[in-house]
Amino acid sequence: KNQSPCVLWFTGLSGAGKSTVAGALENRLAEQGFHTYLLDGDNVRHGLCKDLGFSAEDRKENIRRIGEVAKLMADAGLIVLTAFISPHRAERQLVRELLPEGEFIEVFVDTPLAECEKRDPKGLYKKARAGEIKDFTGIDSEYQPPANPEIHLQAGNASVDELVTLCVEALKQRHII
Ligand code: GGZ
Repeated sequence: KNQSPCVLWFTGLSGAGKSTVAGALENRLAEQGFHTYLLDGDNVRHGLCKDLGFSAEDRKENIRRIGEVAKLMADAGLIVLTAFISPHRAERQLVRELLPEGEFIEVFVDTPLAECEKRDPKGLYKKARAGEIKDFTGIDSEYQPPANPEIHLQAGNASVDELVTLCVEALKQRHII
């Protein structure tokens, strides 16, 4: 099946739904016969980046490595999906500049902090509020929202399926698929 390689760079707060939406989008694309790979915390922070924590410096190195790996995978022709908070504009910009024009597609999973905190699937916000986790994004570490994302998902109360469909439409519009 014809596809144009790209990196779908999901960014947003912890609990925003990045991994969920990226995973569901990957399934939808795979069903249609496209070749994809999903990089997320589960396969990266336990391996390639297991030496890194959550200081500003470590997050920067985390994003740099993921960007380089995503670039290699896009070179191999894949539609790459990444799901990391990637809180800093400058680092997302560096990854954008690694890739050929048009191959970096920033997907802002825009779920309000209050909603993420209400979901709190791993109880991390609660711990951060209690001071048991330091430098937690949105609590005592900054999240810089994208100014001009290619895809902006208002994800607070939409279904995963709806969000995936919006992404698929955007990929068609950009002639990725
Ligand atoms: C943010 C943290 C932190 C701190 C652990 N701040 O909801 P999760 O659990 O599964 O997703 C979060 C994940 C963030 O890792 P990333 O590699 O995406 O971050 S970054 O792009 O900023 O490098 C959360 C968990 O790790 N987690 N401590 N202090 N999230």
